[in-house]
Amino acid sequence: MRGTGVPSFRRTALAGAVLATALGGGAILVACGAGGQDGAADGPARLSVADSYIPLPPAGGMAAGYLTVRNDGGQDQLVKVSSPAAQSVTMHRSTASTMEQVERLDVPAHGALQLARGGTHLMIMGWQKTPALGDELELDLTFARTGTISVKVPVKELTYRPGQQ
Ligand SMILES: [Cu+2]
Repeated sequence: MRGTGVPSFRRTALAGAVLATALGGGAILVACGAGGQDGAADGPARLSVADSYIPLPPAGGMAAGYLTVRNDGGQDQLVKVSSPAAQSVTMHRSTASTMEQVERLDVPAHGALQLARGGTHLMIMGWQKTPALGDELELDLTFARTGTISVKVPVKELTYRPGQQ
């Protein structure tokens, strides 16, 4: 995290962490367990993307991106994210007090990779055009085994949570 947007984003992320904990029981997909430990031997990954959204960034500044990658097959890894709408999309992992950029994120076999408030997320910078509520922005998610999946991600209010209209 760099730049002028840091303090307000951090407050948002911390508030999100509390809510994510409260909702966690219903939202977390648990891996199937038996036989799923050796994901690479478990056949091809079968990925789908759900619950994607971008909270409206203040004044066209840095935005976060959230989504869930569901996997009904063998393990995969998210290795790159890009967008024709922005110069830079990076993957970040939140820790208790800060966040760090990561180069890849595991998508467990028969499980899910969740990018959610207070946890792992995307940071999007350098918009070609200032995003507005209701826009749909393309994100190109590249996976080590599956290749690239392109999704249209809606821009939502800052307070939006998936499953809450
Ligand atoms: Cu970040």
